[in-house]
Amino acid sequence: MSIPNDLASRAGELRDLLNKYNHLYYVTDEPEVTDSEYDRLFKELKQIESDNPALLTADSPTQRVGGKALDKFSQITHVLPMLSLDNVFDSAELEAFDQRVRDWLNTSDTQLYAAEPKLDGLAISLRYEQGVLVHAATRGDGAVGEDVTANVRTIGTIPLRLTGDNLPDVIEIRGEIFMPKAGFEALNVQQIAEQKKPFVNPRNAAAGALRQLDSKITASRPLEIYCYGLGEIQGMDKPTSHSQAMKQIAEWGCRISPELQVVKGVQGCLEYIKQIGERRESLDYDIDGVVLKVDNIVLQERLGFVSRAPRWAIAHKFPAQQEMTVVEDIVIQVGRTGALTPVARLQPVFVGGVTVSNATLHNQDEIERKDVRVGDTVIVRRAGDVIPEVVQVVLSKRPDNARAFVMPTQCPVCQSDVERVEGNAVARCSGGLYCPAQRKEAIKHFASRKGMDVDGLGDKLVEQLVDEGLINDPADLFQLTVEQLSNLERMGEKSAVNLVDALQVAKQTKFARFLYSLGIREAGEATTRSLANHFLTLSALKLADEESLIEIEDVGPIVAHHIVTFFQQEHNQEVIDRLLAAGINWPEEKKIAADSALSGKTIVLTGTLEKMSRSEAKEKLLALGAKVSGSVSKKTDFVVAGRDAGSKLTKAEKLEITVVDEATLIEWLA
Ligand code: I6G
Repeated sequence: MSIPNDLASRAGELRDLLNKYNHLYYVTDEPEVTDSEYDRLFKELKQIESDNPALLTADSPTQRVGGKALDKFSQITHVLPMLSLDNVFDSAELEAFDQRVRDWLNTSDTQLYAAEPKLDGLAISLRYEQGVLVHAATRGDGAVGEDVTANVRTIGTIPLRLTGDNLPDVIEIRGEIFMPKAGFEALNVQQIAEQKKPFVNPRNAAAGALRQLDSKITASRPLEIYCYGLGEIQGMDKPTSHSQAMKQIAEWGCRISPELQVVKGVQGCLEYIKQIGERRESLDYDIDGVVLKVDNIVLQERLGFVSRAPRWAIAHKFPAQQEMTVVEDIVIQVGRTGALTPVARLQPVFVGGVTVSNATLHNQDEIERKDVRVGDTVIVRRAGDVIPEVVQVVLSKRPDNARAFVMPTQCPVCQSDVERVEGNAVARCSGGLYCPAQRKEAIKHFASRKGMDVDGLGDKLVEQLVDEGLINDPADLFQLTVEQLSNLERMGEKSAVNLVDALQVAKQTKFARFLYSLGIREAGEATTRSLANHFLTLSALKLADEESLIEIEDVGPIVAHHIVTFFQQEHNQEVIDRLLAAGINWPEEKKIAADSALSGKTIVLTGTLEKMSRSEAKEKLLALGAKVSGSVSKKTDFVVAGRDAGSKLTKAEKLEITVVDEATLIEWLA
């Protein structure tokens, strides 16, 4: 059968592109396309080759693993090749993988899979002889890697000598070196402070750190490892299962993923993938999917390998968090406090599981630092619920007519002057509540879930109400009538009645919520809760001066200044009076006893609670004066671990923090 010319030329084009991107990724650490774009092109080439085997060439990127070893390091030939993994992107592809496994093994039995997150780092092979680390090599092209032993020796969590008896004569332990998110953020703060280029993502930062010619630089970078497999073994029986092998290397002192689990069949894999996907953002490190391996090593051996990847393992990829798109325009958004935020209007792109058409550019300094221009091709990142941001410009794709952005000197909404305080990155509209944009944001904040929690009063409706001239400040909300509301476009009589009812319900609130809803600058939930607990009444708070305010927990000098200024403004006083006159009220505050056993304690809730929701537990703990935090650190006093608690529990154990179960929590609350 003859092959159409265009298919042959597309295959050639894909080979060239993938080889080029491979080089940029592995050799220069300066990727020009996102991983997901690479994966798509790779998949396309693989499909063409499998449909037309005559087009498969020996130099095809589908036939090799990763990149080439760098010349600047000496080379190490892997005794057993370091392979890569095939990818699947959805449950149907995962089911097909499981079916292939069972077909190959000629069984209909449900398989056991070892599952763990796929870290976004660099693969490494650690060779131990008589328990001593003799060399460490990167994956390179899978056959030959770079000798990075000196650098690897500086990573504290990699044992230079394995601990325990019965150590094998030779063992190669393979794993992923990565940079935790917190370390990456701190490193970039330092890079910017030293006027050096920040790293695009933790993977690049880790790659850069590991490939330093000066090991002192590697030593100063926060690198970690999770080990995930074995290479050559001499002088020891092969382990019978992957999970047992991991347990063994952990006993020798190697770090393995605390998330490693053995799951049953496709169903177990899918549940695990869902569970890790939900926690993706709260993990301390970037992951791009989940790796699933047939747990039984005899079965692994029967399954063997196909070209560059084992048949017994697969990577289930999550939606990419970085994608490439084009900046069509840069516009200004005016926030609640008048801050002018430049926002890139993008060609819509699917990233982090949603279609994104706007990304924040933060401020003028950031735009200049990243040199983002209208017309540029950029890498956009969206992780979890965080606002999408432009990470980097792809300079090689900049068109000649790319247009630089200039911050306006007048607010684009109310034309008031824009001010920028010396040494502060943020430019602000000076219009205050004269500016409709600031008014809208203040009202949205007032009605928000953490504020007065007005059911059914969403952002769009607030904008409509301000644009129609029906409201100017939060107090006006309580004067709205069903008639006024039902005259609005897209608002029926029933919705109008519901909104008036919801406003009525919202009047019954709590002092701390009321304070939060006023939108005092820098006064978030924790601060307003402290203020309510300390002053108990609004009149007492209004009398406080800056010196007395900074004595209070969670109140620093800046927020103290904002609080005093806020209550000095006549306009604010007038709005508060009208809110109270409209009937907003709260039960009398009672001081939380400073001697309550939980007062001042920092508590982390993790895992699933059976008897109450986490938010219910949080409310109750806060009412007892405890602080509830989302992450475990040395400052944590207790961790309450529910069912399926994961990495937070592990971290608590590592830091030797007291862990209690739900029953103990219930006793405390009682
Ligand atoms: O690249 C990889 C990441 C994670 C792996 C891997 C892994 O296990 C958790 N496992 C194997 C067997 C290979 N690559 C080849």
